[in-house]
Amino acid sequence: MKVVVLTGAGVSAESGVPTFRGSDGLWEGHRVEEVASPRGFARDPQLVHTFYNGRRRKVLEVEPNAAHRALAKLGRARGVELTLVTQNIDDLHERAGSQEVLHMHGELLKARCNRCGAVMPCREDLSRASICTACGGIDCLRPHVVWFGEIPFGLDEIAAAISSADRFVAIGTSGRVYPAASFVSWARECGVPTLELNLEESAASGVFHESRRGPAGELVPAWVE
Ligand code: BV8
Repeated sequence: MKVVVLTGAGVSAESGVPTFRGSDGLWEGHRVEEVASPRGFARDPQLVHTFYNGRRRKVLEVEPNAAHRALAKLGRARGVELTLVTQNIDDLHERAGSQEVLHMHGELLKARCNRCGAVMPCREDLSRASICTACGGIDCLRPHVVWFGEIPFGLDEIAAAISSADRFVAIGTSGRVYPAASFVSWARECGVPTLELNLEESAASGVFHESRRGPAGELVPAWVE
């Protein structure tokens, strides 16, 4: 059975990682879309580093929850070929044991060099004084994440997986950010049964064949069983 799962911030909420809409899309009075953007970084790189440094420290403090662990179990199940796509930039799926997680919006615990393009592990705060360990450049590192206006990673691989899937399941996502929010429509167009596991109604709920309401920490283990 080929299953494509798309996760969003709601799957990490019970680990203590704040969701985006939970803070009505604001961070310290700034719109997230503004901070998480190339323009925002060009305008005030230190503000954007501070935004991500706080989130990186938070992610390093928290643990995976039952939803992450259930998805890792699903990925090991005999007869299941799981493609796990996440919009999240934390590493909680990996720490729960999932392999080959497709981080379509990048990874908070990696930095990328604007000068040489190198991608390197990053568990410390970034600043304008940070040095690229590949080319030695200073003030050229950015978080290895996909900002608004930038093209997400892995879209061809995701489209191919969805088109040949037996199931498409979205977990803990508000269905407000594209192109991730359109994956359920891609699945329906390919005749793939779709399921949404979410705490509340999302912007895409009406498109799913089936929607179940509740916390991911309860719904996902029950669904994987
Ligand atoms: C692109 C990384 C071009 C950075 C992120 C107008 C209309 C339509 C689209 C656009 C438009 N204007 C601009 C766009 C495009 C734009 C977009 O969609 N904007 C939105 C705001 C309208 N998209 C882009 O710019 C993308 N790039 O379009 O490029 C292109 C594309 C393809 C091909 C060629 C060219 C890039 C988007 C990526 C942005 N980067 N993250 C960072 O994290 O800082 S997005 C970021 O926000 C997250 O990654 C995530 O994707 C998104 C938040 O969404 P969710 O994960 O769903 O989180 P949210 O808080 O919203 O919802 C949580 C849900 O969980 C809720 O439903 C809640 O009920 C539920 N929940 C809560 N607790 C629980 C729970 N569920 C279960 N259990 C619980 N315990």
